[in-house]
Amino acid sequence: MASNRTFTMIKPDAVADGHIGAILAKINEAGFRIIAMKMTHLSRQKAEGFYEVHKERPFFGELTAFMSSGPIVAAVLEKENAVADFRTLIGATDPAKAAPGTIRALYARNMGENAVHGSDSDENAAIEVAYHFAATEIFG
Ligand code: FUP
Repeated sequence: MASNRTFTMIKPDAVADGHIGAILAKINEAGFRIIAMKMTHLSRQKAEGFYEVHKERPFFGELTAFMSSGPIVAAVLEKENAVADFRTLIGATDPAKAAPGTIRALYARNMGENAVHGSDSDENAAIEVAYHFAATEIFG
């Protein structure tokens, strides 16, 4: 059975640009329930662990430097078909290619500083939730 949870981060660019409230409103309007949330500042090591799958990619250094450059908001979202529906809501990785009205089209700066993260599978959602939240911090 498909999981109904996904993991998101409002990334340092969107936090610095003052978009936390607008992004959370879009998330709520799209029918997601926020069942865990924290504002935090990832260490370089924590960001490297999160993006471990990309460690051989040329953008890994830039990505992990950016993700640890300022505070983020991490959250767990619940909804039927959460992973796929959230990917639709945020739009393509490159905001120039993201559909109009999507969170990345509205709020991202560029491909590297793209406003939000959304899990890409149920399996990764579960791993990412556990990487950021203790069971006692989740209210689903
Ligand atoms: P997404 O699943 O849309 O978040 O994208 P990926 O997992 O492919 O990439 C993770 C992050 O790496 C992106 F959010 C931004 C960054 N990235 C780049 O900076 N350059 C690239 O070519 C691809 C990804």
